[in-house]
Amino acid sequence: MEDESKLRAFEARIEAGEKIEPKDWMPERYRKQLIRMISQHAHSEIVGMLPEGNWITRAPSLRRKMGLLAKVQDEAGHGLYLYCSAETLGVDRSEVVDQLLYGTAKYSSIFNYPTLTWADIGTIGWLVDGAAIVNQTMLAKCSYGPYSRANIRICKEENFHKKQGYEIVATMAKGTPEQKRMVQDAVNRWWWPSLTMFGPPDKDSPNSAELMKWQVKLQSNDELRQRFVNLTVPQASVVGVALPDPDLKYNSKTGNWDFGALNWDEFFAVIKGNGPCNRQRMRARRIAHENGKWVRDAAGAYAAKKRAA
Ligand code: BYC
Repeated sequence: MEDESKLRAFEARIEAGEKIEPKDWMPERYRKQLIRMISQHAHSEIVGMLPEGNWITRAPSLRRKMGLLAKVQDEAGHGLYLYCSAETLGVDRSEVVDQLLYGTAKYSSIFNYPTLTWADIGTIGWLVDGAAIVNQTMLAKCSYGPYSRANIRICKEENFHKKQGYEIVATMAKGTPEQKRMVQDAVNRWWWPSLTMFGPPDKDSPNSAELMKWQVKLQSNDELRQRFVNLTVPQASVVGVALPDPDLKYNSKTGNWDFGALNWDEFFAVIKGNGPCNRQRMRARRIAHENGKWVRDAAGAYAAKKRAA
């Protein structure tokens, strides 16, 4: 009975647009859903460093190398804000990191695709960061205070990432025939995975109803996907690259760009661990985690010494 009245008060606060803060009462499902989502978001930022980090040593100029280094470093920072945000819900960071390393937690499907050429770096910044901004601008308004605030800062930085990517794409698209071919090839490969990044269609999204009721999500997977397509089609035409979808067509009745069917079999295979780079990504993360043990030990010892002093 007590929980019933607490639940009503909690939902009334959300309805009134108030933020829920770590020490406030919250239903156990809300806490669990947020831990799942925030920790998976953190893992995505950390794993997301791998496909791009692959190109730091091969960036075509010092300016490009500095831009990419800064971007990859920002992703590490995003991972840290998000792990801190998950910890406000009473979970230990090592617990959620173990869930990633031992395969029980997901991370974004998009990072299981390979970065084959320098044009992939531009295309990731433009499309993948562009998709992330659409999703995270919504999450910046979510009902949980620490996650909402983490996303405000993340979105500011992602905007730079998107601009550096779009600039690379624009430069290559007016470059030599080989550069044009490379950038078109990269867009052809990243377009469809960027669309499935928003998650399964609403009808197959088991978490959406609960998350939308509690205003963790304010828009559905399909709504955000459509928003991303609508924003991106004009950007592609400005730089003169083609989006690889023969069914892409403006619908004057809805004001949306209609698009072709997405490959959900491929998406589900990727999130079950069977994408082109899943094993490689997890192997790299496990090795990095092992190599970083001495740093965690040293930081832990320093903190213990300070507490004792
Ligand atoms: N990849 O019921 P649904 C970035 C899972 S990183 C993998 O719709 P929900 C960036 C989903 O977890 C971008 N798994 O779920 C970094 C669920 O499985 P579980 C990452 C996916 O939570 C570096 C199942 O499918 N952003 O920005 O309502 C460089 C059913 O789905 C995916 C975030 O993580 C996917 N794409 O909605 C550049 C944002 N989609 O967990 C950029 C926070 C779905 O029940 N997360 N699944 O086993 C979200 O906004 C939501 O969790 C999602 C999914 C939209 C991803």
